[in-house]
Amino acid sequence: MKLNIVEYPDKRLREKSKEVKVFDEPLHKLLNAMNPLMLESNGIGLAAIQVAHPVRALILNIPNEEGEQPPENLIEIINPVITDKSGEIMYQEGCLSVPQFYEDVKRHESIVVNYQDRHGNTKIMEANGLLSIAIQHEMDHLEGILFIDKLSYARRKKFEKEYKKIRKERKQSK
Ligand code: Y12
Ligand code: CO
Repeated sequence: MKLNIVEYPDKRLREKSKEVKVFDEPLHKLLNAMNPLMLESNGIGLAAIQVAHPVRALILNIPNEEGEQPPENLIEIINPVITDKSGEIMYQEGCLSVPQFYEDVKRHESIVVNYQDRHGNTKIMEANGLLSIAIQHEMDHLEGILFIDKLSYARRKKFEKEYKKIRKERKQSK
């Protein structure tokens, strides 16, 4: 399956993703194709909507202390729901759909997430720190929300100006 990353300001990123009801081969093929794309793009998280599939599925692979992302660390999360949250944490976020831009965003420090795996089995996970941030970032994609939406008015204005330049330069280098 050939996938491409959808980039802001593409309207498809604003779509609300639909619940996954069937845990079949097409879902597995999508997840299987998302993983190498995320890794080769130097990503640590990717939601299905970012590859133009508006379904409530996301993958994560948080680098270990050596900066590696071994396959056994891959987490596939389907139909996630946050059932508990606590604390606050600020982190400079980036997104494969908003290339070359990073900005501080405030998130919950710890969360509990109920979700399903690729076979439809129900799971519960407690996440802290970077994993918690990544899950919240990717879950926002399922609602059509991007991390840039969380910036102050002034920072968002600054982003739009900088991003215009980034897009122009990327277009010229293609
Ligand atoms: C913390 C904050 C945000 C997340 C969500 C997942 N975000 C990413 O995986 C972002 C990846 C990313 C990779 C980039 O590529 C390189 O650095 C080579 C990048 O830069 C360019 O596109 C040039 C931007 C974002 C998880 C945890
Ligand atoms: Co993102």
